[in-house]
Amino acid sequence: MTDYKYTTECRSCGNKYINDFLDLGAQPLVNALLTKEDLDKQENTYPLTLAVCGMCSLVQIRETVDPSILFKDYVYFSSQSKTMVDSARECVNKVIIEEKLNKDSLAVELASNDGYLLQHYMKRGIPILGIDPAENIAKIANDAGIKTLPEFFTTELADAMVKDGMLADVVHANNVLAHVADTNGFVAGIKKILKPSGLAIIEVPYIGDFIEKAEFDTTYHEHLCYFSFTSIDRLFSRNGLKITKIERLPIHGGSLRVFARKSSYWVDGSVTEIFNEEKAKGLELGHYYFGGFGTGVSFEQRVFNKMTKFWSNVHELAATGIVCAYGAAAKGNTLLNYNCPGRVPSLIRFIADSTPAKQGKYAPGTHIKIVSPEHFRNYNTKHCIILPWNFAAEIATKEADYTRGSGKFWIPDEKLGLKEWK
Ligand code: DWN
Repeated sequence: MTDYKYTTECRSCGNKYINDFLDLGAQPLVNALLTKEDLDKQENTYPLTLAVCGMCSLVQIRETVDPSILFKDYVYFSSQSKTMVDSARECVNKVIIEEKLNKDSLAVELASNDGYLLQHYMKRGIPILGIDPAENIAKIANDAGIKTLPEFFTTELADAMVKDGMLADVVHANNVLAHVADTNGFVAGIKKILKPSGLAIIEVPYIGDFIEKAEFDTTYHEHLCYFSFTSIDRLFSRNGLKITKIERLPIHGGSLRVFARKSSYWVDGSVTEIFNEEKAKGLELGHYYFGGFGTGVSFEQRVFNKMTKFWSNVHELAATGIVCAYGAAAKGNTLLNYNCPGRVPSLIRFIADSTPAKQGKYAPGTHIKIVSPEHFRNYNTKHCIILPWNFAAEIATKEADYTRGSGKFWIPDEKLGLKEWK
């Protein structure tokens, strides 16, 4: 395919010495779900290579697929996860108090999706503005009264907001910084739309958890960057933002919630703590990403070994009863399409998912059918692999009847391949 660019320079600092450490081969776009008619057509795949910058330590993929292909008609609805909505509400309620927000304030979210976060400001009478390029999802937010611009957030849009006097007291950007090709421009744009005393709150999956728990399946073409504190601090400093606090979140397999301002005399102890932790572990150095924590096994080999065990376990389970999966997550498609045996659909009968827009479609690469949770409940499977392992607790609770019967839930695991979720 030619509708992608291969980068030879770091997306943050521009340095040419970026070194590959995980080659996932040709992968389909993880949210490019297929219709039945698509199954007989040629499916687009793109190389997927993780590299780390020798200067600013940013982990990134080499390949940039055209964002309009990835995000214009999006199938990820944040409100499908109660965990996400609850996490957003807790954060918003704290920010309203700590930042003394009121009816004269403005809360902006970049990649605001279906309003899962801004709804909590709106309920408290705080003016809001969402910005999200997925027209189908922005429509859902607007229909719910959450003012949302169906656009990409660019420096041009930031300039227009400044010109119109739309400066924010708080800017949220959850799970989006990793998605934008103009990494510096996006951060510079946040600084532009912040009031002088404004607060930026950015959530990103944490590369420390990614490496240490071999969470390679969160690698896909939507995720261009994978942040450590070290790399995000250098990115923010370069663009005039100062990190004032860090919260470690369990969400999405481990994330950082980064608080930043245009200037601040005060920096929370959590910043020094994570700086020292990363220094001690060597997250700014290449061997952290290539090595295997003293095991002598490279990260790439750890991933290969994990998936070899995974598929061996799937075959064993399939010999004892029907195997299905739950959660047609983006990460699930990276997982199932890497180092996988021949006809996967013969091993995994279907994938259940609560997202109406996903039901009836087929997973990219494996062509496993995506069905409703009701279909899952009425089908007599023996084993169910939870692909969004980050929401295993929420899903297993929701589907508790499954394990009350003879069903067993499983999640991917580096040591075991598959680990029973109890
Ligand atoms: O960065 C991103 C992360 C935050 O979310 C996006 N680029 C894409 C997306 O990645 P993902 O699809 O791997 O995320 P999730 O949230 O782990 O996927 C959840 C999937 O599971 C969704 O398709 C919804 C489904 N689900 C379900 O069917 N029942 C989720 C829950 C909690 C449920 O109860």
